[in-house]
This record gives sequence, structure tokens and C-alpha cells, in this order.
Amino acid sequence: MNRVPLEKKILSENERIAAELRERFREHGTLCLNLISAPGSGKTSLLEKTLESLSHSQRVAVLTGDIQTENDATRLKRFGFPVKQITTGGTCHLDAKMIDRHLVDWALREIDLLFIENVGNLVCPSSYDLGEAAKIVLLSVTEGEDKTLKYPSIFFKSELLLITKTDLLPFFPFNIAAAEENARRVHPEIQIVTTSCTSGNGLQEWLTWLQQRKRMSQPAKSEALV
Ligand SMILES: Nc1nc2c(ncn2[C@@H]2O[C@H](COP(=O)(O)OP(=O)(O)OP(=O)(O)O)[C@@H](O)[C@H]2O)c(=O)[nH]1
Ligand SMILES: [Mg+2]
Repeated sequence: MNRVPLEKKILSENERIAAELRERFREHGTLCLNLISAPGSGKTSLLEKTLESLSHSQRVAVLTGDIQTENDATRLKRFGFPVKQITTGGTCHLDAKMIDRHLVDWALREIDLLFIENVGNLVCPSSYDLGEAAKIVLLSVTEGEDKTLKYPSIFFKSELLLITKTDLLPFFPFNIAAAEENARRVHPEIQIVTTSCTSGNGLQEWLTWLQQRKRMSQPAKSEALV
């Protein structure tokens, strides 16, 4: 078998499992969000700030993916919510089968919000549906405002762009307006929030987005997140 049919077969198997996961998330009222970015853009830091601000009555869980180490799960477990590390052992993205396997001993009916932190990579994760309700892409100000144009697929497929590490703007020649314009050239409807986990800038706006997204997909469960 040559490379193209094999890749097609893997992707269609992934789509089948992702469709099953999406149906299970829908059935149990679990909002699943898939966080994607280049390595080090601040996915785990954002989740730390998010979990820190949530009350423990919130039914939130995290699956965090990396090629090696349990570091991110260790960072996130401190906040007392269910967290599992998925180590891919070399694969540069999470796939639906990995999500399915790691959900096996979690009761989805007890989880209202499931964050998936994908492996740090701006390319491969965009091809793998995980059954999520929405993809969220992070771009830090140290990466350059042209990345939206160079890696359009993930920006096209994401509902929200978080421009992160804005506290570093005085030290990097990053033009926020140009980054936003580039993102909208690829995806005119993309929503954009600028954040800094260090200064706290924009974190309330992110939490408000999260609350609204939760209300949109779970009108019956409208309890405030924070
Ligand atoms: N200055 C600044 N540094 C940040 C901010 N957010 C994260 N960092 C730093 O950026 C580095 C990477 O952050 P992580 O949260 O681990 O990034 P990540 O996207 O989870 O990384 P991977 O999981 O390895 O892809 C760490 O040293 C963080 O302290 C921020 O808002 N401002
Ligand atoms: Mg991380």
C-alpha cells in the first residue's frame, strides 16, 4: 500500500472514533475543547490559571498530551481536578483513539467541561478530530504575527485564537493588529482574545468566553463558572 491510501485509512478510522466521541460528549452534556499551539506557547499555563480560578463544584477535567514526560499533568493536578497525561511516545499529535482509551474510567456524565491539551505542534494536530466541540489555537507574541498565514489550517479550523504572553510585547516586535488581520484573512469569523498568564491581562475575557461557550452548548447547565 502506498503512503496516500494508508494516510487516508488512518484518518477515516480516526474520524469514525471521533464521531463516536462527539456523540458521547453530546449525550452526557460534556463540552470538550481541544487546545492547540506550537510547543511552549502557554497551553498548560493557561490551564493552570483557568483551574486556579474555578470553584471545586465545577465538574472540569483535563487530558494533556505530550511526546514524553508527565510534567504537564503534574502541574495541573495541583488544582484538585481530574487530570491525566497522555504520552504519545513520539507521535506529534493526539488522535481520537488515545482520547477514547484515556476516558475509559471517567464517567462523562460527571464532567461538564473537558479540556484536551494537544501535543505542542501547529501542524499535525489540525488534521485529527478528537470529537471536540471546538478547537482553540494559541499563538504567543514571541512567534511572529505571520504564523497564521504560514500554518493556515489550524487557524481556519479554530473557533478562538488566544494571542498569549502579551506581557512580553515591550521586548518583541510583534504587531497585534497585524496578527489579528492575518488570522481573519484565513478565518474571517475567528474570535480573538489577547492574554498574559504573567500579568493576568485578558484572563477574565477568556473566562467569559468559556462561560458563554458553555452556555451555548449546555443551556440546561447554566451555573456560572467562577
Ligand atoms: N512571559 C510569559 N511567559 C509565559 C506566559 N505563559 C507561559 N509562559 C512561559 O512559557 C513557557 C511555556 O509555557 P507552557 O505553559 O509550559 O507552554 P505549553 O504550550 O504548555 O508547552 P508544551 O506543552 O511543551 O507545548 C513557560 O516557561 C511559561 O512560564 C505568559 O503569559 N507570559
Ligand atoms: Mg503544556
